[in-house]
Amino acid sequence: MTRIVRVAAAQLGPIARLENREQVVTRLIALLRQAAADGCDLVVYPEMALTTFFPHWEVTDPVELESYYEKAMPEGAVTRLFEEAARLKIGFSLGYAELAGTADTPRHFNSSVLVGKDGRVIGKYRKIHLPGYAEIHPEHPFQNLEKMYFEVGDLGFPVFDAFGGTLGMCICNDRRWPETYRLLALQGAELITLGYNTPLHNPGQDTGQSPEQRRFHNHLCMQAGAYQNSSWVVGVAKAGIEEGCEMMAGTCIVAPTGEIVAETKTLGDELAVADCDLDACIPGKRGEFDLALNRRPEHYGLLVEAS
Ligand code: CDV
Repeated sequence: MTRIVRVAAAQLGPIARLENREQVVTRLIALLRQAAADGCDLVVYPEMALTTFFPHWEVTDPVELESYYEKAMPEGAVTRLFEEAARLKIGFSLGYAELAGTADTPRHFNSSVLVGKDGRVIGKYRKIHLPGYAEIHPEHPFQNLEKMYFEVGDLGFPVFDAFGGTLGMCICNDRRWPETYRLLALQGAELITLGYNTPLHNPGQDTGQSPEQRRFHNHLCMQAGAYQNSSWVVGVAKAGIEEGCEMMAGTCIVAPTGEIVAETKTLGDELAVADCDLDACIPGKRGEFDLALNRRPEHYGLLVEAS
């Protein structure tokens, strides 16, 4: 029996700072309906898919800042997305800014949830590799304040039994770190959802790379992560010019061989769809990348490895 999950990578065009949840959720539902009409099982949305990518600015108004975070998932307008997904019997993963903790001790995370075809949350991930900085850089055309607005995720890299296989999630900058894929693969991940908000230029931190190099590195890390860990990787971008910031796009679905099997063509809201056969992970997982058989962490010298 094959285990095919038909996946839609749901790229989003820019989300304006003044766009409210109702408007964004309407866009998400339009993509959800397209995916359902195309027979998809799972829709993957980008990182922080409900609002503009506010870490690009110093937000001085505390009310505005708080408005970017979800206190529960789902709540308010976002409930409509969950209800529509359950009606259409289609699952999704969704990135969002999460407000957890208590009123006295609030905690902020850059999170994603995996939602089943019944509209229930299967699991959550909180972004571990937060890029950027925690202080304002007035000399930059835009900021990257993830270290100011979020704390490092505290859930590890969990995997979930879902959609007939083993699924994991990671978020944006996580994709550049081999540990991300490896820790998920060590737990058997067969499909990894990955939403991202990547500017074409990263002020102060991209060490003079050209847009072409940055696009190359975007696909390079996802393709290497898929191949070296025998897993599908579904990388989903925010695209276009968002509040003056040019986003990278490059949404793609990568097979366990490292090959891109579907990608978007525009800089707007668009689906890239592929039939992801989870059994296509087996040759790699039982062959060259049989991690239990061929890895040698006990010989890695001083490196302390998670087992
Ligand atoms: N949202 C991100 O994590 N963005 C980073 C940028 C800032 C380099 C990324 O790795 O794509």
